[in-house]
Amino acid sequence: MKRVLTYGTFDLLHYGHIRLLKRAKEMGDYLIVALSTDEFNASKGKKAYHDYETRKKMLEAIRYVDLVIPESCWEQKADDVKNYFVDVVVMGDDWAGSDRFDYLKEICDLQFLSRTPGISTTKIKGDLNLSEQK
Ligand code: C2G
Repeated sequence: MKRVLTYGTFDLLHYGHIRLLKRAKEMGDYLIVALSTDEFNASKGKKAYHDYETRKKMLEAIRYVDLVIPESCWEQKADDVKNYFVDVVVMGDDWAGSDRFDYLKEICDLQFLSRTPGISTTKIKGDLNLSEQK
């Protein structure tokens, strides 16, 4: 059984997230999503619209997702790979070359998938904000 791991906030879930999760699952048999906690997001200066429990429930409803675990710090990734017997870590290619991930190459496969253009949580928030002003 090939085990895949990915990380993210997955706020205001959209088809860019779904496409990433679908392609990540296609790289193995079991997909684990390490979901940024509200506290970890705060440390990144981010505040998700949906809280962790809501974002977790939404991810668990997606057919490609087998397990959701908390991402509470940048440094947990190597432990996650070891503790969950991960074969490949998969991220969108906005993370390609990042030192937040590159070191994982020593302990597992690391793959980057193309981001879906034209959609992001930030864009959704901006578009909604604009439409409210009309
Ligand atoms: N993504 C994508 N296409 C988009 C938007 C997002 O493929 N249009 C991908 C991102 O590249 C990422 C995943 O969807 O792999 C989740 O995106 P975010 O929730 O924005 O995650 P991020 O804030 O990048 O958090 O430790 C790493 C962080 O937790 C990653």
